[in-house]
Parts: sequence; C-alpha cells; structure tokens
Amino acid sequence: MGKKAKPLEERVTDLASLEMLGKAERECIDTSFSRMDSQQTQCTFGMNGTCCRICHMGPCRITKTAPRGVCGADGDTIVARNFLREVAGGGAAHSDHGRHLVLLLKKVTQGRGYGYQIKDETALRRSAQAYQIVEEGRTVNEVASDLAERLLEEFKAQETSLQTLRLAPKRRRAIWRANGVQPSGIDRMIVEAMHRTHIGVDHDYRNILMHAFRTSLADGWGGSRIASTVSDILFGTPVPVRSTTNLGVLGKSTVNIVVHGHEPELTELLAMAVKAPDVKRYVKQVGAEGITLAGICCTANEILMRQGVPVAGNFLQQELALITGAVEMMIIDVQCCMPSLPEIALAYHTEIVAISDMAKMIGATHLALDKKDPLSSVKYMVKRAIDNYLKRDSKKVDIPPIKESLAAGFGVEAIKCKLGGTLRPLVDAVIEGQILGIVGVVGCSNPKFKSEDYVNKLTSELIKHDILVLQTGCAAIASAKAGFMNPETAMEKAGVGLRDVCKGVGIPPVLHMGSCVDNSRILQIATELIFEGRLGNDLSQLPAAGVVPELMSEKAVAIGCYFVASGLNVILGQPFSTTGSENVTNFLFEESKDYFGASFHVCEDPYQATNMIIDILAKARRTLGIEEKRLAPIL
Ligand code: SF4
Ligand code: MSK
Repeated sequence: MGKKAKPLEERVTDLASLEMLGKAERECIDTSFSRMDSQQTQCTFGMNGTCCRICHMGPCRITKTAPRGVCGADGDTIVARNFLREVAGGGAAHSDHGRHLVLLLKKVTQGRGYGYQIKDETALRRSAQAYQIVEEGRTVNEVASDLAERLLEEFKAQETSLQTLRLAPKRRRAIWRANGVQPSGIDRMIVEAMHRTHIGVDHDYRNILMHAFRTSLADGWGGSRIASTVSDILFGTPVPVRSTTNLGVLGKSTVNIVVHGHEPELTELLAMAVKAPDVKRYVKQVGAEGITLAGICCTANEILMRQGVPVAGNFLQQELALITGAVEMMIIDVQCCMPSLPEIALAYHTEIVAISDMAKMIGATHLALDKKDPLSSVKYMVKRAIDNYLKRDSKKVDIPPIKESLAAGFGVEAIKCKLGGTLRPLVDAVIEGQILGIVGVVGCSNPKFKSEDYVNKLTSELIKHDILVLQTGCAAIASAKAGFMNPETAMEKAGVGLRDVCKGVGIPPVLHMGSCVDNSRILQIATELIFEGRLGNDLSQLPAAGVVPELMSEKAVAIGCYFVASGLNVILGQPFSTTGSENVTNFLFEESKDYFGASFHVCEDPYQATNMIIDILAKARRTLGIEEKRLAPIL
C-alpha cells in the first residue's frame, strides 16, 4: 500500500468497485488506486505545466527565481508547448483509429477484407453524399472505394482544408477561416504540432495555442468523425439496444472473455466467434455453461451499441475485473489499457492477450490476427480462453452481484428515428422550454478523485433541471452503472418537461452515444439541430455545453479543444496542467471566447457546475429570444 491510504469508500462510488478494492487489499494486489497513493505528492511542475524536457539542455523548471529555461523559453511558451503536445497526442490516438478503419474499408473494396464487409449500405450512401461522391448507378464497391480514397486524402492533404469541415455550419466555417484555424491534412497538423514545439520554433503562446485548436479540429471534424462514419459503414449504424453493465455481468459458470481497448474491428469478430457452432461445442467440453463476452472502456461501448454485449466496466475497472478471479482472458488492442494488467493477471489464471503490433505489453501473450483469416485467429483465442476455464481457482473467485440495465446505441440516426425521422421535435422541445438545453458529458475516470462521484451528481442535477444529457466513453459507463440509462427508472429522476419529452418519444433522459471517438456524434447532432433552423445559425448560439468531469487522457484534452473551437463552452472538473502560466490559462479560459464564442471553465463541484451550465444555457436562450418559453422547473 501507498503512504497515504484513503478509505476505500472515498475512492469509488459504485459498490461493485468498492467490493473489488477490498478484495485487492486482502490479496495484496496493487491497483491504480493504491499506486496513486504511492505517487504522492505528485510533481508541482508537471501539474502546472512548467517542466520542459523538450531538449537535452533541460529538463528546465520555471520558478520565480528561474523564470526562463536554458534556451530562454519562458513559462508561457513552455506551458503552451506542453498543452499543444497533449492535444497532438490525443488527436493522434483518435485519428489513427480513424485511419485504421479507412484502410480496412479500402481493403474490403479491394476484396482483401477477409471476414469484414460493408454492413450498412445506407450509411455508405449517406456518407458518399456528404463527401459529394457520385453514387447513382454505381455499385456499393465503387462508391466505397471512392469514399475510402477521399477519406485517406483527409489524412494526407498538405495545403487544402479538410473536406470534412464542410459538414459544419457555414457560419462556424467562416469563424475558423477568419481565425486561420481551419486544419489541412490530419497527419500534417500533428506533425506540425511536433515541429512547432521543437526547441527554437514557436515561442508565442497564443500562436502555439491556436495550433492546439487547429489540431483538435483535425481530430473532432477529421479523424474522429471519420472513425465514427466508417464504423457505421463497416459494422452498422447503431440502433437502440438493451444490455447490462458492471462487474456483475461476468458469469460464475461461464467462460468470461473481456475485451478492452478502442478499435471495433476485433470486437465485431469476437461477437461472431463466440456464437460459432464449433466454439459452442468446445465450451461444453470444459463443463462451462457458455461464454460471457463483456467489454471494458470504449471497446465496450463499441460492442455494446452494435451487439448489445454487456459492459463489465470503465477505465478504472479494468484491473478490478481481473480481481474478480473469474476472467479467463482479457483481449486488448490500443489506448487506455494499463500496463499493470499482466502483473495482476499473474495472481489468477487470467491470460492477457494483446493483438496490436503497435501496442505490445510485457507479460501479455501477443497474438496478432491472421490478416487473411482473422476470424480463425479470434476463434483460436476464444478456444484458448475456454481451455483456461479449467484453471480457474474457485477459492479466488468473487464476482460482485451488482449490475444495472441500460439502453444504448443512440447515434444521431437512431435519435432521429425515435423522433420520427427528424430532430424537429427536439428543437420544438427546446424552444417551448420543456428542455432547457443539451449537454455532452464525456471523458474518463481518474483515481485522483472519488471515481464517478462528480459525473453521477452532475448527471442527476442536469436531468432534474430538464437538460438532455448526451454521453460517451467512460462517463457514459459511469452513468449507466448508476442507473441513468435505465429507461424505466431514469425517467423518474428527470424534470417534468424532459420526462414528458423522453416518455413521448421513448428515449431515456441520458443518451449513450458511443465511445470517446464518437464525441464527433455530439458535434453532429448539435450541427443538425442548427440545420433544423430556429436555434440560430452557429453552434455557439445553441443552448448547449460540454463537461469533462474526470479528465484523464490526452484525448480528453483534444476533445475539449474541438468542442470550444466549435463554439461550445466546456466545463472541466479539474484544471488543465496550465496553471503555471497565467497568460496561457487566461487564453484558454477567457480569451478564446473572442475567437470562438466559447471557452473553457473549471468547476470542481458538480452542483456549482450545474448552476454554471444553467447560466450558459439561459444566456443562449435569452440571445435566441426563447427564454420566456422556459417553464418553471418542477423539482
Ligand atoms: Fe530547457 Fe529550452 Fe530545452 Fe525546454 S527547450 S528543456 S526550456 S532548454
Ligand atoms: S476509454 S480515453 S478512459 S473515455 Fe475511451 Fe475511457 Fe477516456 Fe480511455
């Protein structure tokens, strides 16, 4: 245990996690929670962004008595550079995910898809139209091939702006043009971010931060949007599904396979493999009652919204799932997979299988997918997991009997379908005041805080005040575990106006929109609300905002930036690592309003954050002239 052990009740809110943390303590297993203690006190220079190790004259740390690094860089430059590198890292992760999917689409069109196919022709044709690809009279393959090429161009473009920006409202594009932040090729933006932050290049903190916004737009309106688009084409546009979540989804007498990471290619095959007759026969031979396939983190969200596969947990539950002692195999790909997993697995019978060549892990078994027969590779993994079931030590098994029902799969198309084919009823509800506004609650979980406390208190307050909540990523899983996505019970927690709207159209007041790459879907729905008319002509006019309750990954920093650059105010549950520079902090939290009509805000208390959001939404309603329509909230 670390030096300053907190009581377990102060670490997590959900009872399943609490139970597993107790088991971890009894079995002397380190988790991210105990390692957070042993990392105390965390470095102030790192936290406030004033440590620079960009060149080997450093590392340099900025203090009152040493206000410049060896090269002469001041605190503003150093903090801004570190921030831009975070955005570049986050944007790279989501955009590379998008690239992998486009390359897969291209292979499918070339007959090299092996096991993958275009599942959703409507999604393909919808996207083809959006990118002005001629599709009339052409085969699916021809259209898909052109689309794949067009999307690959988005990564390669050197001097032209991203085509995907055309999907944004006209006024927003004009704002980007006027501020010179419309990105060109995604790869170029990220390379340029690294170049600008090399020693001796960009030293003007404003210029550096504007490139952070530019790079983030290449992610939100580029790589991430492309990832969601191609996922829908290859794996199907999500439709509402029912499922369950939390560690209690693991089976006592089934072979438990947990899939963790981000990219949907593997999970789709796994869902197929566990249903294969030969696999079903094989599982019988070991005396198990079947296979439970469950997800962790965003892979969970991907497989949940397309296959209804249960979610074992979010980021901070990846280790806890292993500590149940009931997981035969955890299969990981990229992003958010803790390197501690193999060590924890050693205490049980669990095998950690890593499938990505770019994400290997010491102690894990690396099993790459056979490019020509990936389904066979996946079946092989499943059979290995089944063999492993025989090694399960029942004395070490303790699955918390805790799980919650949820509804997910609310992509933009699904929401429209629920509303009768158009977003007009949602616009009407906003104008009539039944719904005060729309808020995206996104991001990760972080053991610095009592995990999920903020997100759940905030979500509860928001829906009570008639605010429709859209969620993705680990925040969505947190809310689902707390019952906010259970349509039967969540409705009762909503204000009267929101409840009536949700009941009328059959949606829960908190909508699961997908994985963290699917934050682009939140931008998409905000844009389509503008296109409906009557709510202004730019995203900054919408009564809408974003919240990142528990900031953890670099991706969350990039997401926050592309929300702000799109005109949506973003509230953070904790400050960025920029507090070492007043100028940088002021730029992000104040000055950015002058450029984008929105900025970041910090509010560490979820109740105060609710008030802040209500103010933001009310101000937007006043500007639109619809504030008098707001019904008095009945709480
Ligand atoms: Fe120090 Fe400048 Fe090198 Fe950074 S770039 S480590 S501030 S000398
Ligand atoms: S998985 S980036 S912890 S949402 Fe997308 Fe969760 Fe955040 Fe990873």
